[in-house]
Amino acid sequence: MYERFLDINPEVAKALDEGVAVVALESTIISHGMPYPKNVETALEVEEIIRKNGAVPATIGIIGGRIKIGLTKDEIEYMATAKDVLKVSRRDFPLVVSQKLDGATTVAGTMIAAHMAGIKVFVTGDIGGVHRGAGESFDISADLEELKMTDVAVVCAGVKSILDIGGTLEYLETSGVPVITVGADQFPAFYSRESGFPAECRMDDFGQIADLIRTKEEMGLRGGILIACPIPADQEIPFEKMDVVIQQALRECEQQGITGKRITPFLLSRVKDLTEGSSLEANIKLVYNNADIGSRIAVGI
Ligand code: PSU
Ligand code: MN
Repeated sequence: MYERFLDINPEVAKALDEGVAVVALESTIISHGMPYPKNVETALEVEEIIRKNGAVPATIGIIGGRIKIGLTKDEIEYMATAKDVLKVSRRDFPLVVSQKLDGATTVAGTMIAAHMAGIKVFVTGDIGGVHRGAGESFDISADLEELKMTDVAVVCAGVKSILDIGGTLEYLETSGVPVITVGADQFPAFYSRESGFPAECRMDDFGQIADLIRTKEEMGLRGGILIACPIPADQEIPFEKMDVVIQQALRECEQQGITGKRITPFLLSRVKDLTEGSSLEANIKLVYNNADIGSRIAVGI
């Protein structure tokens, strides 16, 4: 039904056809989340990790209005360097596709495209969520709405404290989204293993997580699943240390009047500069860890 909008990479099409596990990856992290050339290096390494675990990676992005399910190496390079690559969430698809523009898909955007292609697992760094002060600003990421309605399991490293972590967890609960924390008793905070919020559902066994995903599908329960993997201990940046930096980035964001879809990229880039790049290293390492865990889960479904 949606096939005419998709260009499915032959390797991905074959895997989907033969029932080999496919893992989706997003492109906003490439175009708007990390600087060049680290973004390209990371994107390619993530694909390697997924392949090593017996799954096929499908990095998703939009080029000339075509939704690419499985970007080639050259296309990843293009997404990393091209000017005017829009950040594409649910509301942006009709514009970007009809006007034949380039677009990097966010978590929400990637979930939509993955679902159209029949991909069940998607690995990323973290998701957008309820922003601090959302009670006044109404800034709640479209990623949460997508998790409410689209049947894709999203593997991330928890939620960054540029967001209201407690508010985000409440919203996910209201939305009926299962939130699983892998191998830890606290829900993770991206750069840090602990957020101060308990992991309401801890699971340690990848096979059991795959079973949960299958069960939800068989029960016909709509919506996504959030699988949170704490950053490896030797890579983490303590919560208190990151919090100081994040507070400053948030203040600057407000002072400069940044709004809408520019808020998250602005905060990410300021956090990176304020930590002199150490946050970027942690970001890269946790994406690798997520790719490893996500692909192990995917092969078990
Ligand atoms: N967090 C990161 N890197 C990212 C993003 C979030 O560490 O690249 C991106 C993801 O694509 C996510 C999007 O879906 O930011 C959320 O943006 P917003 O808050 O505008 O919905
Ligand atoms: Mn927002």
